[in-house]
Amino acid sequence: KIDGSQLWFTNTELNAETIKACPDYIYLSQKSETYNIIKKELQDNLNTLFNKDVKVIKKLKPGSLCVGTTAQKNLTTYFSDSELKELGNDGFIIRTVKNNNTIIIANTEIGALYGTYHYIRLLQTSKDDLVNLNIVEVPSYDRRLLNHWDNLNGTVERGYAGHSLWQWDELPATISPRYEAYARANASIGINGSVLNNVNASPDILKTEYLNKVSVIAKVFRPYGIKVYLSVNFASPSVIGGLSDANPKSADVIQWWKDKAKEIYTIIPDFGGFLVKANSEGQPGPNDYGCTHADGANMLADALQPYGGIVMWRAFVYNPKGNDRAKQSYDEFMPLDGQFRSNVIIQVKNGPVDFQPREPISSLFGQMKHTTLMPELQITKEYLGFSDHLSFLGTLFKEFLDTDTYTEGRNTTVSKVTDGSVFNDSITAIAGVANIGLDTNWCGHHFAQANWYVFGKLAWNNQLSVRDVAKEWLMQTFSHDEDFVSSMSRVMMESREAVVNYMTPLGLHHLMGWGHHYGPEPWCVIEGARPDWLPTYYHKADSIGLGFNRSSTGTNAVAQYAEPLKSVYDDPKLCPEELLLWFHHLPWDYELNNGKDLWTELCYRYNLGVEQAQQFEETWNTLQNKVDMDRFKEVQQKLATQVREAIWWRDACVLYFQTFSDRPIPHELFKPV
Ligand code: GCW
Repeated sequence: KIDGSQLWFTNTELNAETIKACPDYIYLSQKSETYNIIKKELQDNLNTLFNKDVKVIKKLKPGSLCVGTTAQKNLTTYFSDSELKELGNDGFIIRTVKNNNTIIIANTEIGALYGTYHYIRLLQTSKDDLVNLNIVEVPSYDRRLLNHWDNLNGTVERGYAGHSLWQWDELPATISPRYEAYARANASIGINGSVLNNVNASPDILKTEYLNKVSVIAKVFRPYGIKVYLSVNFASPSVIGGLSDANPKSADVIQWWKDKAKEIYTIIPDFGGFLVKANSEGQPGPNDYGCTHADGANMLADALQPYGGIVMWRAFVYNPKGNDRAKQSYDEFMPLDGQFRSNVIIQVKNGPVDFQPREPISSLFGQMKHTTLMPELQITKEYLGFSDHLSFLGTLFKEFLDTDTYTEGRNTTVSKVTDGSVFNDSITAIAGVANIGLDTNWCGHHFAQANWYVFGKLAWNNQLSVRDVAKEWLMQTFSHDEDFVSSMSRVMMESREAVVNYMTPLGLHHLMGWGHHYGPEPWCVIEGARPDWLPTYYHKADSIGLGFNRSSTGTNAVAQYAEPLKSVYDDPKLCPEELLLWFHHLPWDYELNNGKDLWTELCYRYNLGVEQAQQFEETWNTLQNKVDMDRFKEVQQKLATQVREAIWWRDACVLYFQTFSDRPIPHELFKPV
């Protein structure tokens, strides 16, 4: 039954050219758990795709697909030492050599597994000239991680796909088959790390009882090349360790973490490390003891260092104070630049506020030149319509990665300042907050699977075209039909911008309902809300105009960026229109590039978002005979919801802002019902 549980392994169509490319044999001479996976994947996939029983052989014959590592000298003769060296731990080459043999080679078994999945993907998407391959792949980041915001009680913070995958109460005795399915899906797109628990971390995760459960998950993941990491609560030594405090300068606390690290590595020898949210949104941290983030991070790093573990210390430090939340993480972290151990990496959200439909980049990227930074993206769509709205995040991720920080001159994009191309980073990493749960289709919305997929693909290669990624995902997940792929890839490519239009156009942000962050609530008047949720905090609407003045005449957040970004953002005439109201408070009659005034353009954008959502629904409805009925209907219902809610957003926001602008809604936007 096609129900979405197969993710991007669903579709088994092949085109005629690809059918010719079926190898006669699979040559695999090594044995290990990972090789068993490689063998099974190749046999299963070749059998289903070609409907042919391809035999595994131990002695090389012509017409073979050979998979192995550089340890096998009979395979390495076709490659130069230097090209093999360049592959590092995870890279691979797929090359057709003489006798109609194709070799997938890597330095490690995991690299060979990645090459195997790549090869299967080539078949599934009928992409290249498959009888004459020469592909070299080396990942952009060493560590490509999912962050689960999963609580030990099975709930998922900001999760919209059911309960947590991790069945803590059944572990370690019962092992859900979903763990392996999850590992397989991740390995197929190159993800090699998983932080299992929420950054708002329960100290209990470090109890021996839980470590034994974690170790079972780690064992399932290991042959797929996935390491487990844990989020830790900074107060653990006092909460579960019986110490009087968690002061990072206290000898007892330091010792407690050292002992804990030793215990962890005894139970999970390849444990990846810790992720820490400290002194943010009420979480404990080193500041509680007058110490800095560097003091706290370094203390943990020293405990993990003997075992090769790392600390991912989050820069999302949010305590509603001061006049501009967007400045806080830069203000707290820049003074600490250069003070972190080499096994600490600072994990920075893409934007300065919080995973909005559109934000400028966090000003820390490129500016913290003596500290290693990793991007944190959000795959779960906390602020983009949860798993109800179709919005492909490939364009959001790519816009962020491609943004030029200019900190080391032109073309020092976020990609380049985080993947080791510009700075001599000791670790390179990228994380995505997962959108995965127990739902049959894993992600709640069939199209939300594409966001998991594109995150993995960009973590592997941050230069990819996300349009190509969307197409290959559609082909593997739904159909090769050209009309289907071109129509739906167009929808996907436009979908995030549509959400921006009907929720927060022109640089507006955080108009979402307090707490749940779902529907519109620009008027937020919740009693007890944080100070920055007071009405108008983010959009600053008044009778004069709209937008947050972060220019040099306002909070001067622009000063956190390098030139020329700083001057560009500072000047409303130069500032990209999609970020205008992020950086400026502008009069309602301010003239935009297209000659319209701000109020009129705002109404147009909100309405455009609705029209785009309607268009997505119409497009999907033309494709009924191209998709299985169950998924067709499920997506259809979600798209209808999206249209309804786009209208809700438009009407709520436009009518609310109208109470300030006191201007009529442009008459051409009135549509008789
Ligand atoms: O995006 C906000 C969320 C919180 C989250 C926090 C964070 C895990 O609303 O739910 O907590 O950010 O990233 O720490």
